[in-house]
Amino acid sequence: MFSMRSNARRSAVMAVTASAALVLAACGGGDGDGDGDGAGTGGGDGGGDGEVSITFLPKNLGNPYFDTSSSGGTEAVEEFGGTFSEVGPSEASPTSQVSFIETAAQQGVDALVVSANDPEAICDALDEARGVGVKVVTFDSDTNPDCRDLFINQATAEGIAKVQVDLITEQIGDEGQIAILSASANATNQNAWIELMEAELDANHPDVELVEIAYGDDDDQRSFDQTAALLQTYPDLKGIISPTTVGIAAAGRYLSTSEYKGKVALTGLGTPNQMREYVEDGTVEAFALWNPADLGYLAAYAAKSLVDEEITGEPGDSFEAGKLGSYEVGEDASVLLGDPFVFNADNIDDFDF
Ligand code: RAM
Repeated sequence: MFSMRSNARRSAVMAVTASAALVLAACGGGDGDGDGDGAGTGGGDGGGDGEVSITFLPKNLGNPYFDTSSSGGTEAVEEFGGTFSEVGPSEASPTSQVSFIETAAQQGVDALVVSANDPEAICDALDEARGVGVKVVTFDSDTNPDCRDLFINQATAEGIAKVQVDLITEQIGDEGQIAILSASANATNQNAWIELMEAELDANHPDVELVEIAYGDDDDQRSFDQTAALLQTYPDLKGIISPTTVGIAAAGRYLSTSEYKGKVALTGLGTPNQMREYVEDGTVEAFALWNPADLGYLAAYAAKSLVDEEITGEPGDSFEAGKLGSYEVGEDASVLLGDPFVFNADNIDDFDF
């Protein structure tokens, strides 16, 4: 059973606080001109006038999870007085972020805040950017540690894996077939969580069989189609874990109008706003996440601290992150936001993101 530790409570309270701000905050919105060249509005100041310019680069655009993390980033940058921009590809494929990194480096932005679609594929571009003085912060989904200055981790991979296994095994009575509907096949974060979920299933749930890992590529339609295929292929399927906000929402939509509603359990990582209707109509009992706005907010403050040379990414370095307080850099130059939080019918209406 997932236990809510004290800082999970703290983060839940913060989530409620942040949600009020999110209603008011304008979400980040791509490069603004629709040409996919990565040349966003805002741009960089080259660090010349003392204002920090920060570019957020999510896995892809059009995902409410990243809209929310970017709104947290915007809030932070407005607080410390810098320039925020968001750019990103339409597809969450391994190399789709490369041209955006190159453009940001040419523009001379002070820092890039990236959620990586692949641990290695963007490293050359990031190396070049760092070579011209751009600080690189990964958040949400890391690269290999030597490709960036700092990683802002939403929660430990072990904690994220365990909460999802606990939820599905509770929901299916700890026996039967389950499948995973993931994001893209190379995603660093989902792959780390899946490996740990498999280990947890092997160690503690001998009667649960993981029959397939499917990939919806963080694309709504592909995730919807993969859900249909899983249900057709495995008539005895008892549950689906989708460790991606795009996947779980698409699977929820499929299940909610199908004969499997209430029969095949669905859990994983979702945003409360996307999952609310499926909790209310009984398709989904409970799922988990953290607050993406806090994640973006923390990443922006970390980027600023690197640019201002208050920290370098050494373990033990500490920095202030506005309303979230002070954070310390740990092993592998990573910073931990908090614990995952479980949403269900009792609490989902307390959240708005
Ligand atoms: C999707 C993305 C993101 C992941 C969340 C849970 O929005 O894949 O990287 O952290 O789901």
